[in-house]
This record gives sequence, structure tokens and C-alpha cells, in this order.
Amino acid sequence: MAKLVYLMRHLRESGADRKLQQLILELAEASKYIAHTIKTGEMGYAGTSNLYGENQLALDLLADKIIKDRLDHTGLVSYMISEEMNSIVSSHENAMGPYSVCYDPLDGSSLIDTNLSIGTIVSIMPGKQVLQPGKNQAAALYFLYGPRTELVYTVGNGTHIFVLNDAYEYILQSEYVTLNGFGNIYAPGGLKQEWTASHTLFINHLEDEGYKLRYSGAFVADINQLLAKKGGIFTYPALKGKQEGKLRMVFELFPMAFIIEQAGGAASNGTLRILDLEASDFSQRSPIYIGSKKEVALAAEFLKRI
Ligand code: AFP
Repeated sequence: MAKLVYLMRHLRESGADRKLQQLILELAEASKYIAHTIKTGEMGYAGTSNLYGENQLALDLLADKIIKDRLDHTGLVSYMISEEMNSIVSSHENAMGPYSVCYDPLDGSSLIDTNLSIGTIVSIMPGKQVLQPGKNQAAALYFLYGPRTELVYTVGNGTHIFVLNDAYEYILQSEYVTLNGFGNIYAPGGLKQEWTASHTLFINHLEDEGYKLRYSGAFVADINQLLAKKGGIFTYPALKGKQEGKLRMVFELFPMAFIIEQAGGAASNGTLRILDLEASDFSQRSPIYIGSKKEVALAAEFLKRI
């Protein structure tokens, strides 16, 4: 029987800063409570809306609170911001922690009533600045709450997948996960009627090449599918009248771009590498083309054509 590799051991052997290891372990503990509340919690609306005018579910707020309360007194975090908060929050440690954390506590939460997989996405920046270029991230991770609860993380030394076992321990499933140069699945993003001509041409090309449409409505589950199937592309493009697309840079795109690049893939806004970008504010969105290098490069070619 293969030796079990627990998360703590893998982090220790990753060479990451000890406080960063500890921060990831704290987030892993928080994920266990979120996984439990998804199974048992109230699925209704909270009667409030976030900064973006999106109705908040009770679970959105509960997941947000679980993470915030967990990080608040660790001494590891200076500032934190989430999709559900209206402003950047300093920790109770008088913002003395070595890291700042940006997170989407429940990505795909509009799917909760469908019982499809949803997740938590986390970006960890060094120091006190939440707004930094994506390439400055110290770590990126996500939790996927599906038939199995998974943790996928990178600290810049490969992308690694863990599964939560019956004893509520994260056990290594596969390390140094890599995407193939190309795949055979794609996610189109947005409404077809709002696509630009160049995005439409790109999607039609993928279809002509026999790529299969795989789009769940949860970014975190769709990215996880690219890792599991070792290739393909997820897109959420610039749309007519919404040039910035839908997904948010600091909460969703920076962490997923780090994870996918560490798995040998690529992530762009259609022309520029996502990790080279810097958000001017935490609500900034961007078009996204992320996955195998071949498809991301091909998208850039199509987007140049019109
Ligand atoms: P929710 O968190 O509101 O469910 O939105 C999920 C999401 O931000 C991302 O996870 C999906 O990829 C994307 O929206 C789906 O957007 P559409 O509903 O416009 O397809």
C-alpha cells in the first residue's frame, strides 16, 4: 500500500516559508467546515447583496465568515478581501502578518441548489498589499466541494492535488500535475449572442476540430476538469458591451493562472499573460483564456484576426 502523504508533510517538503505553510494549513481546516455546511447548511438567500449587486446566499456569507474568522487571529495575515466583502479588512493582529489573502469563498454558489460541484479559490500575496501583479503571488489554492473534497495548491514548486479522507485529513492524490500541450475539451463562457466575432470564430474552430463542450457554471470545477483530463481550455471572453468579461482578477484569475502555469499550462486575457497584469482595484474583471498552451496561443491568433 502506497505511503500516505499528508498535507503538512508535503508543505514541509515544498520548501515554502514556514508561515506560508501554516497559512495554507489554516485554510485547509476552514475548508472542512465549508464542506460540511454545504451538506447541512441553509441554501436560501441571505437577503443581502455584495459590492457587485449580486444577491448573497446564506452559504456565501457563512463560507466567507468561516475563512475570515479562521485567518483573523493566526498572526499570519495583514489584510484580507473576499468577493463577499465590500472593502479590504485588516486582521485583528493590527495588520502585522506576513501575507495578505484574496479569496472567493464560494465560487459557483448559484449552483448550490443543483448539487453540482462548487469551490473556494484563494490567492496569497506577500506583505500588506492586496493589489499586486499576479506573478507576485506566494501561493494559490482552491478547494473543490464535489463527490470528493479536493485541495489543489501551488507555492511555485508545481501543482499538487489532495483529497479529504474519511478521517478529515488531506491526503496527496497526485503531485507535479501537468497538462498536455493540448486537449479535447473547452468551455465557451458567457452568452453566445454576446460573443465577439473573433471569439465566435475561435469556438467554431474548436468545434470543427472535435473538441467537446464542458461548462458547468463553476470556474473552479471547470478548471479542475482541465487538470483531471490533463488538457483543454476554459474561456470567459470579452463580451459585446462588457469588454472586461465576468471573472475577477484578484479572486479568481490570478490564483487559477498560477495553478495552471505551474501545471505547464497558460493563462491570458486573450493577448497578455494574466500573471503579468495588475488589478487597479479588487473588483477588476478580465477576459480569460486558460488551459493547455496550444489552445491559449490559438485563441490569441483568432483574437488578432478581427
Ligand atoms: P456564481 O459564483 O455567482 O455562481 O458565478 C460563478 C462564476 O463566477 C464562475 O464560477 C463561472 O465560471 C461563471 O460565473 C459562470 O458565469 P455564467 O453564469 O455567466 O455562465
